Amino acid sequence: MKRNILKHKSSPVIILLLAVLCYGCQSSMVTQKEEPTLKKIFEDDFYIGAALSGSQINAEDSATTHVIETEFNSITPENVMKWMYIHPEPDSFYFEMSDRFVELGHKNGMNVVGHALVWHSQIAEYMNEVSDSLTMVDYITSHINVIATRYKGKIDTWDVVNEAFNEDGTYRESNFYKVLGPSYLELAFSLAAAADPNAKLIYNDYNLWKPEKRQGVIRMVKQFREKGIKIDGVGIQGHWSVQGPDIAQVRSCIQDFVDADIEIMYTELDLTTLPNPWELVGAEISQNYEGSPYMNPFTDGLPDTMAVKLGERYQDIFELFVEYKENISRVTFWGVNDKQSWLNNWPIENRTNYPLLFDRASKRKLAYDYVAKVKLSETE
Ligand code: 9MR
Repeated sequence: MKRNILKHKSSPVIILLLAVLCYGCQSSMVTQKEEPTLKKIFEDDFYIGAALSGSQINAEDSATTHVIETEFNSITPENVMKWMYIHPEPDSFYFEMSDRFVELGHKNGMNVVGHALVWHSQIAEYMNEVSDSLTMVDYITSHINVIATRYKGKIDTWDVVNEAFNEDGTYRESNFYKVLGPSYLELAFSLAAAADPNAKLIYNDYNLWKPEKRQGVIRMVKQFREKGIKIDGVGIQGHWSVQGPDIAQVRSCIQDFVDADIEIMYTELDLTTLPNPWELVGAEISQNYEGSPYMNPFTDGLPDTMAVKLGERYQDIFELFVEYKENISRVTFWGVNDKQSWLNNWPIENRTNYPLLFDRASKRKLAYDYVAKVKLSETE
């Protein structure tokens, strides 16, 4: 058949047919050209992760699933492993969603993060009622033993304790602290280490760009090391904004952990693009405020100037991260796309925020290109 067509190459119909075929094949070559994705772009630097919501774990939207599978090589459960969901009553555990999450990670050969074993927020109600140390130790022990043992060898990094410090570097007065004092942190890390000796165990918190707060964390890590309690690193959340903190403050934070020989993971990166008149920073979720149109200015889309600002800010941040790639083993975004982001509802509910690299339809935003060019321009 092919030969016959070539024999009649002078026929205008055949020429037209060949031209159409050739165009079709060229254009399909163009569309099939593989764009590098985040995990490939930063493969020599660190894992690139995303926090997944329940519906993303359930693969309810194919465009988002595609982004998760192609762009990221690390995943963290945004909510499904939290105490109130996974261990809602002292004797009942609910593993359906966390099993699915872990399977998703393994199916795609990803780094899998467990979030979070011990946290005062999103805790089961019975934990707030505990007032004696024996019961507290008993509940923490069963929580960590059951969960970390179930996922032994399947979770690469555990956020063992989350947000245990105040802004001034003292310990937060959570119910864990009230009942056990700071020993609850030692208990949690020791239990996790015993249950899953090969998992990386980290302490995770926000606002560590504040020197007093991170000094508290560094002190704790040093004490753990002196006592021989395993702690492998610190998770710096990175709930920041387009304006701040300054890159210089982020740099000092990284440098302090480097000087203390502590591995860093950026665990919850996002940049709010919305006004914040109370100058709230970080992620103290107990604060909630009434909304107003003034406070929600971008309901019809992010203006170009803001989109560029967001991109430039992400670029500055990633340039710094790449500079410290020997010390930073993972950068995880707190969400896949803007639609999912918790920042649509905090500190004011029902706003339209744009903190991530993918838009509400899971398409790459301008900020994505700014992040990509941190590395791609190196090879040009
Ligand atoms: O993104 C999470 C959101 O869906 C929850 O409603 C919220 C409840 O506390 O927790 C959010 O995730 C938090 C994370 O687990 C720990 N660091 C701060 C994050 C943002 O609040």
